[in-house]
Amino acid sequence: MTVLHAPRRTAVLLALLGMLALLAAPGALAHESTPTGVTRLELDLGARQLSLTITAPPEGQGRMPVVVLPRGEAPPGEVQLAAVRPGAAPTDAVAVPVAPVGQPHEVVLATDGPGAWEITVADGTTVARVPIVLAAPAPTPGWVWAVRVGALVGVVALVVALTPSVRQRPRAAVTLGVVALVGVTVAATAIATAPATPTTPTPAAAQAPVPAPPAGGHAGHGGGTTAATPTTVPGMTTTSGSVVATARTATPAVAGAPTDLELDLTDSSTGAVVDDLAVHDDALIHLAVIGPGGTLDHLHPVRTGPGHYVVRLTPGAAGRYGVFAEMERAGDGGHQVARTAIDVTGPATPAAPAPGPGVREVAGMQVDVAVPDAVAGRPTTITATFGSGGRQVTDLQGWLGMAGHLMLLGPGLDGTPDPVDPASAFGHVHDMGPAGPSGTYGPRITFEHTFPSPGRHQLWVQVQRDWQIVTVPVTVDVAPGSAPTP
Ligand SMILES: [Cu+2]
Repeated sequence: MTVLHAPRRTAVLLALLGMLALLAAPGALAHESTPTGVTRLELDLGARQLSLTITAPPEGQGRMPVVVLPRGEAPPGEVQLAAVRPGAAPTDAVAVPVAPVGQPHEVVLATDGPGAWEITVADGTTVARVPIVLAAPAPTPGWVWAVRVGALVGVVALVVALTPSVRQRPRAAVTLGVVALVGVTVAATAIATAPATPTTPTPAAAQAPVPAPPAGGHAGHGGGTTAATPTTVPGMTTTSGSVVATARTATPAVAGAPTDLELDLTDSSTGAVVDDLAVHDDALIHLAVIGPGGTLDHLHPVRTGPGHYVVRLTPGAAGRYGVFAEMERAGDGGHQVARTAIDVTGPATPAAPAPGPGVREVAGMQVDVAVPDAVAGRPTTITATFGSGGRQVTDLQGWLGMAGHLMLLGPGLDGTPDPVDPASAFGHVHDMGPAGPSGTYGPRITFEHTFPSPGRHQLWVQVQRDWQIVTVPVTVDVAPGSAPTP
């Protein structure tokens, strides 16, 4: 009988050790489960262009660092940042300097739990509300526990089995050896059968349905916005997806005067407010406002409430402007464009048409644009080569995560690009080329594009240099392909 006591004692000891390991392991190993999420976002807040880099706390709560980088021609001053639950008034706001341009400033916001949050960015007039979802740390998968417990039991059993006092009892030693073998086998099997890619919760905008506000009014969200003037042109609103954008201006839109352009997003089938936009290419909405003279404003409106976005606009000339909102909804991932139009009053200023391919002077640079063999239905390479004072420009900065952007507007029914003619196709192409050794781009920016139809096209090449966006307009005549195009 006494012979059996030793293995029993050992088994009890092993069970106790295993339970100790179970209790001790979670605290020591909890940090491995949740990856760190970083979100980059462009905000055109009032007169300022800001880049935000948000690092979500890996535990789903705690410190949330936000880096604010002013770009463009931002006036000196500061903005107030805070982290609040959706719709709540900003509290414990932190002031962040937004000058000089190109100088990043980091603030650390505090969050007290996972779930939906908003980072508020206030400039004294408008309160931008950036939605962000903090994912709770993922529970430790079962196979990880199997590895931990199996390995621990195996190693402890082996060590005990090899001690001199146990080795003198063959049955105990054999029993412990079997235990060690089983433990190691369990661990090895768990590793071999573990999922190849652990599932990672992806932060997405909150998707709670929000009832649409009554037409014509916007109560509550806008931080001091005055009553808006409807300027959307009836019959001009179309969408390539499920989101309809309605535009209005806070004050009547007059050429040469800044006004706040307000956008309301609704679902085309249900009419409900759309508030589930996902960040794509560093923005919730990429807004192209194209004027009657072929001018382009590429803007990133700020969200001030569910489905409600605001951006400052100074239209240069009177006339009807096409408004193109590019976005993606969380979940479906599809890229879509909602287009609408606004009317701007004031003295008519005839705009000079953009030159065709060739060399032109833009922002102190000589830009040579080449569009060889522009034929409908065939891939074309569009190249813009940047020089300054006889030297190649190689200090172009990445913008929205890439070297350059190309926006296009195809011919309308009258054969020329018309931003308010739904027949005028809108496009947006990226240069995905790698950066140079110093992290900058140039002198050559290239785009691959297939013009869908022949006729006159308006192109805009956009790059960033010295924290300023440089826009190069180009007029391109596309020849008909050999096969008839629809
Ligand atoms: Cu954009």
